[in-house]
Amino acid sequence: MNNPVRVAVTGAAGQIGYSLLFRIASGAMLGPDQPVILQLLEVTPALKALNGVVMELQDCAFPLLAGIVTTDDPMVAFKDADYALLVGAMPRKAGMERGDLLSANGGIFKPQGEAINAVASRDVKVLVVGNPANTNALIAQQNAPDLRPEQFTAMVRLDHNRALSQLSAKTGKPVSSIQRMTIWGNHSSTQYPDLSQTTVDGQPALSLVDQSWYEQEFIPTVAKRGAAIIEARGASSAASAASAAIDHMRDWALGTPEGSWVSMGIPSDGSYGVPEGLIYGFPVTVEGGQYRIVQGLEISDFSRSRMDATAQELTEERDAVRELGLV
Ligand code: NAX
Repeated sequence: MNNPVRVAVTGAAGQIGYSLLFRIASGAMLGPDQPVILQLLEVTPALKALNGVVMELQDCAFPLLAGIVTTDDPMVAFKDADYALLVGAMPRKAGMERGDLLSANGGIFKPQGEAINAVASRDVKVLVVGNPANTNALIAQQNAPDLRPEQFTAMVRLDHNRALSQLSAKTGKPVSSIQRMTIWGNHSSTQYPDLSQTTVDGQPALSLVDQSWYEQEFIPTVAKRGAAIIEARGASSAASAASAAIDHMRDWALGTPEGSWVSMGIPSDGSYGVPEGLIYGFPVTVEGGQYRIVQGLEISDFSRSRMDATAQELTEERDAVRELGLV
């Protein structure tokens, strides 16, 4: 059995937290030999509810759960954290402009970035789930100058998993037969779920579905799935978001399977013409805890225009948070 690692989770009393914490504590994220200490951050009014979640965690008697810290102080939550899952964010309220949303989230992710910079493990792996996830990750990253930029990532894995499931349903093949799925860009409606490289049982996905389904059904269904869940459930995706966060961190920590890749929102190094520094969804492989962008993929004109559109949106978000002095 390994020594325990410290996993910080923000927004721990929220909906996603309620699905996420139990899976981290069960070993689903870091494997069956890795004990974890959960360091849970909430706003002060939610600490009572968080205490109830802690009571339930205790009642699961998870053998891998080596300790729990609850706090409303980021300096406590991120102390020596090896992994940090930033879930708590300010949701968009009716009538809120994008600038207001970015500014409200800046008030959360700037101090959290600073606290991570000050007290987290020097090798901390950070995943931002709270929306707008890519730009919140950029804010946290830019406020943590002592850490490496690539330690900050954003979640596009839910979109990736949604894309796998839609293609599986269409082709009648299991999800496990699908390889090389990519979500490019922003976790927003401009994202580009790309089937041009994807294979199903080794065959090109685009030879199994027609182009009109791809463009007119698949892409919008994946991009708007979050809204469809809200419409059906009366609440936003929670268990599936938590599951995607587990997948993202597990693959980052433990590696991706040979021959396939996953999608992660990571700082662009300029690959595929994506402006350097944007936190952008890329196809990546992971080995030894380090991710690498898959190189050498052929980009069609159709892909190019979709990839540029989502990069443009992220550039505008970055410019807006720059103007607000957040990065
Ligand atoms: P909830 O509103 O249920 O929970 C959020 C929790 O965060 C609340 O308990 C709140 O008290 C806490 N919180 C707020 N500010 C905080 C702060 N400064 N420090 C610590 N905690 C704080 O939302 P939930 O459904 O759990 O969703 C959380 C975030 O995930 C939202 O921003 C949501 O938009 C985002 N999502 C991102 C997804 C993705 O794929 N990247 C998909 C699912 C989800 O929509």
